[in-house]
Amino acid sequence: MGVMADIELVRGDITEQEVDVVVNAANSSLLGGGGVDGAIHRKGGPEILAECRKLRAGHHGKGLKTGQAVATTAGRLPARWVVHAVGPVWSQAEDRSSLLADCHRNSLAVAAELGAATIAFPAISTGVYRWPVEDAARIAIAAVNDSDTSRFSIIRFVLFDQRAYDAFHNALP
Ligand code: AR6
Repeated sequence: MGVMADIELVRGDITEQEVDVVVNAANSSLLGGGGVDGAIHRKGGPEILAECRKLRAGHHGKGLKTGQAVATTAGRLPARWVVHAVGPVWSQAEDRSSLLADCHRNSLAVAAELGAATIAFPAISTGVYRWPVEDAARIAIAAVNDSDTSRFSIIRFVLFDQRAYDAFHNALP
């Protein structure tokens, strides 16, 4: 493990974060959905969806694979970019932890490529995708701590409710 990243936890709404990159808990279609995804498109406006459609018309014709991440404008959000990451659906039968870790690692890599210094993540996969939040928190925090985060001054997890906040708090080293 490298130098520990300084991870911040806040309770709140991801769409209100004034950071370079806001990470979206997207799906493979990149064309929107509920939860964080719905909130980001609603508040960020149609420019985000327009760029997502361009990605689908170009390099990402089949959509984005689980664990991968791709950037668009943040539209009217108080951020510079949205990095859309596709988390795995929780499965009892199959261990998909590495895909959840990939989401975090790949989001950081895309953000670094953009030149971002500040980034905010939601609790990916813990809503519609049903991943138990305590387990997701452990995987997310470990993935960030195992990444090269030297270029980032802020790595923030934005947790919607107290249970998620407590889970991430308990997962901090
Ligand atoms: N800010 C911060 N956290 C939020 C917000 C918000 N505005 N809204 C919800 N959460 P989810 P997933 C929390 O369902 O499980 C979409 O339809 C929520 O309480 O947004 O990765 C996509 O299109 C939960 O803890 O993402 C995909 O199809 C966490 O964010 C699918 O849902 C993630 O919940 C992705 O499911």
